[in-house]
Amino acid sequence: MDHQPANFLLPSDPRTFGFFVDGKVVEAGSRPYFERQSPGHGVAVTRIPKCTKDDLDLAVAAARRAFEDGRWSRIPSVERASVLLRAAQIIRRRAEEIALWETLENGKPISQARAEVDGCAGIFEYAAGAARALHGDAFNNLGDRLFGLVTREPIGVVSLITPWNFPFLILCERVPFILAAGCTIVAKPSEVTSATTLILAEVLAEAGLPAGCYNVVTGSGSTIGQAMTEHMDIDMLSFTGSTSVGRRCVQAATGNFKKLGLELGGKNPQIVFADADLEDAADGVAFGIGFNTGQCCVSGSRLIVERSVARAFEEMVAAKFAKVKVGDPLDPATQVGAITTAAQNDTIMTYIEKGKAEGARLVCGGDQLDFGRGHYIAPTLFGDVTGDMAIARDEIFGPVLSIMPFDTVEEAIAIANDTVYGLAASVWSKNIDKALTVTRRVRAGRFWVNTTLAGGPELPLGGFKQSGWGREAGIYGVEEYTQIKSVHIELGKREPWVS
Ligand code: TXE
Repeated sequence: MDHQPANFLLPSDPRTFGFFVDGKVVEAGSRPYFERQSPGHGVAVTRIPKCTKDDLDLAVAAARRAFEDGRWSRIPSVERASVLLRAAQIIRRRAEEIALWETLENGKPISQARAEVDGCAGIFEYAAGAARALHGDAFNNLGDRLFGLVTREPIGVVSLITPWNFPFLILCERVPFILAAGCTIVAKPSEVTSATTLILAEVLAEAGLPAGCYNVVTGSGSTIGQAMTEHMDIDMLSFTGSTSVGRRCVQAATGNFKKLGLELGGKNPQIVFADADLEDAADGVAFGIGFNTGQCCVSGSRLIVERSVARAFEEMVAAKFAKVKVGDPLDPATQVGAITTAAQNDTIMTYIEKGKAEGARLVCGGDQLDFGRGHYIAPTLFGDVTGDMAIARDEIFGPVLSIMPFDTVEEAIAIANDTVYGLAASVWSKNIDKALTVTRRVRAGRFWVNTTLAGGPELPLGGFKQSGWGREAGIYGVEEYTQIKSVHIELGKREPWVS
């Protein structure tokens, strides 16, 4: 394990951001700030305004005006697409800067942040094409006198509440699709990772997005987030975060019956059969839980292994963990960076203690790593885990992996489905019958066969069961932000009702 500080990239003073309404940066003025410390270094890096509910009302009003006057919602899709394509170019040009803020606020390795930002530019490019591909339907089978059309219309003003684990990526899995559909946006990033959501406002303005179409109101979940969920002039809320706050969103949305898109927690199975390429699977499993320090809604946190190879596979995964480079997120060689918040660090350590207390066998890790600053946890592996243990049931959101053995395909499926969540799953097997049977029977919105955490904007994301509602990305991701209108057209003259 390594820790090589890259101090030269740390800002000497925190950058102070304003928020963004109606095409302009609004300075914080007398509003208080959140001061964010880099979780990898304990150094202040950003100051973000704590907005008020009045600020939110102004942002929603700006988004409403921009939507209703048609400056974005009614222009040809080719013009919307060209703004999205320009945004992709600007993201690429500013990639290094965006990746740095992402790493400084979140604690993720800089090499990973760079790859994510590059991927985000690609999502904007895909969404530009999707904007132009979006279409309705026609019914030519209603007889000679009636012709039917089904059109798609943008749903209106969409609010976005995003979490701290992938501040820019999760934003970019939604914003270009919402804009492609012709909607306008009010975004609220997590209070601890707001910088890149604000930088996206600069990117979109430079790309030619009209004022009022993308607004950012920064602040706490309990004030701004809650007010967004209750707001009577927001047509749709896309929320990504914990299942408990997702539940509150559902309750609050009843005020005006706003549409909801929810991407919530996961406790995702990795099913490994004895006939898999075990070396490849061990590497994939280590990546699936180590990536983003396991603070990932689709982390493969339950390892379900065929009993005949369980012990050998456990050793292979432990050997991978021992070689993973945990350390300074600014070091390009780092693979596992810092835990994003002190509270999350405590949550993970509490689960590790619970795992030990409940009788699971600690195979490796389990320690807080002391690099003199920041918060780091060693990749942790538990054996002899049973389905009733907290480490098998709860989303830990950290680099903690629980192993559960199985004997039959049916048992593997049953263990995989024994969760309230249904976000993602992976299966590792060279036997196509087994791999596809598992893929068809495990209830999850996203499946990987002989790989994990792979993806691109073409394939939709979203969960079954308590992992959420709706889908992001793919052509479905644009459709999600539209509503459907049926048009019935009489050709000629109606049969009179009154003769
Ligand atoms: O999430 P929250 P937290 C899970 C993960 C983690 C736990 C807590 O298990 O340990 O949630 O993380 C805003 N009304 N996930 O506390 O609170 C908040 O400001 C409206 C999984 O950070 O759900 C932030 O912008 N909004 C998940 C966003 O909600 C509210 C990703 C997420 O914060 C609000 C993140 C309210 N009352 C956490 N309260 C995943 N699966 O990807 C807070 N928010």
